[in-house]
Amino acid sequence: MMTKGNVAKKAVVIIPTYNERENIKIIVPVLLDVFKTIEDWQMEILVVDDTSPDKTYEAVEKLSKKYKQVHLLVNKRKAGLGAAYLKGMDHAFHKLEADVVFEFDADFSHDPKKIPNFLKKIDEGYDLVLGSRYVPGGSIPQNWGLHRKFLSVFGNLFIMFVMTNFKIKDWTGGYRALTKKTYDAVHPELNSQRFSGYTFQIGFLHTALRKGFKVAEVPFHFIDREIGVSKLGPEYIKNIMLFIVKARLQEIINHRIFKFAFVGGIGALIQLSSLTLLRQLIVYDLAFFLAIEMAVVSNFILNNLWTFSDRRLKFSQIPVKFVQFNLASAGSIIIQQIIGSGGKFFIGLKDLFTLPIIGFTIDTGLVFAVVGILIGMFWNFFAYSTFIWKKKK
Ligand SMILES: Nc1nc2c(ncn2[C@@H]2O[C@H](COP(=O)(O)OP(=O)(O)OP(=O)(O)O)[C@@H](O)[C@H]2O)c(=O)[nH]1
Ligand SMILES: [Mg+2]
Repeated sequence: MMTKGNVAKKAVVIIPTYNERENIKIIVPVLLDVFKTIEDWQMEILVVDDTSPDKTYEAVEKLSKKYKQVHLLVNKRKAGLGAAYLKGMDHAFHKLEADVVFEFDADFSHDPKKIPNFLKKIDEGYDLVLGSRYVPGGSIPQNWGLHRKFLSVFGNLFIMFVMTNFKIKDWTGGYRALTKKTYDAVHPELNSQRFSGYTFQIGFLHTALRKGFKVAEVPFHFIDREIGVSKLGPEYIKNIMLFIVKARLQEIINHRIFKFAFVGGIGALIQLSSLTLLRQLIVYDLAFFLAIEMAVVSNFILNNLWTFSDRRLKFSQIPVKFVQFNLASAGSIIIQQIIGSGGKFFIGLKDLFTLPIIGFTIDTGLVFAVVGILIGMFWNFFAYSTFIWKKKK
C-alpha cells in the first residue's frame, strides 16, 4: 500500500479519441477498475479529443466530473494521431507531472489488464515498453482477414530488415509506456513532421533505439475493434514504406563512417579524372603527384565541413592541420605500398580463380591492392578522428 510521505510515482494513460463516444464511456471505468489493483503508482487518464463530430469530449467531460483521475484535452481540429499524442504527452508530463505515460486506444484493442506488466518493466529500468503481438503470449486477431494478417506480419518483417534490428518484434503497435526521459529526448526530433498513427509509432521507436534507450516488449492479445473500418489502404502502406526507408537512409547517411567513405569516394574520382586530364598537359610524374594532392585537398575540405562538422577546425588551425592531414594521407599510401610489395615478395603474383561468364581472372595482386586500400582507409579514419579532428572535451 501507498504509505504517507512516500509520494507515489505517477503514470498517465493517454487515450486519443476521434468519434469514440460509446467506447470511451465503457473503457474509462474499466481502466479505473484496473488502477485499483495497482499499488505503487498513482494512475490517471488523459483523453485527447480532436473535437469529434460525435461529441466524444462531452462524454469525457462528464466522466472527468465524476472521477478526479480523468482529464480532458480538446484540440480544435483533427491533426492526426501523432499530433494528438505529442500534445497529450506535453500536457501529461508538464501539467499533470507524470513520470510515465501510456499510449492507449479507446477501441478495446488494448487489454487494460496488462498495464501492471508495463509498469513492472518500467520499474526494472526500461525506458520504453512496447505492447507486443509478436512475442510469445501475444497475438493478432483470429478474425482478421488474410490480407490484414499478411500486412501486419510482413510489414513488421519488412521494418526489421530495413532497420536491421531483429530484437524488436512489434514495431507498429500502439500500446506503449514510456518515461519522461525518453519523451524529452525523442520528441524534439518528431515535432516537425505530420504523422499518421503507424509512422508516429515507428518513428518514435526508431529514434528511441538510436538514442540508446532500453526497450522491452510485453505480450498482449490484440482485439479487433467492433465498430468502424481499418484505415489501412494501399496509399497508407506506400507512405509507411517510404517513411521507413527514408528514416533508415537518413540514419546511414548521418553515420560518420558513411560520410568518410563517401568523401573518400569523391576524392578517388577527383584523383582519377584529374590524372587523366593532367597527363595530357604535363609530365606523368608531376601529373600523378598533383592528382593525389587535389584529392587530398578535396578530402580535407569535405571532411572538415561534413564528416567532422561537429569538430570543425578553427581558421587558425588549418595550416598546421593541413600538413598533418597530408602526412596521414601519405601514411595510408605507404601502407598500401608495403602490403602490395610485401605480398608480392612473400606470396608472389598468382592467379586465384576466373569468374564464370565474364572471364575475369582474380589474382593475388588484386587481393593485395584491395586489402591495402582497406587497411589504408582504416588508418586514415583512425588518424583523422584521433589526431586531426580530435574529440572536443
Ligand atoms: N485525437 C485523435 N485521435 C485519433 C485520431 N485518429 C485516431 N484516433 C484515435 O486513436 C486510437 C486508434 O485509432 P484507430 O482508428 O483504432 O486506429 P487503428 O487501431 O490503427 O485501426 P483500426 O482499429 O483497425 O481502425 C483510437 O482511440 C482513435 O479514436 C486523430 O486524428 N486524433
Ligand atoms: Mg484500433
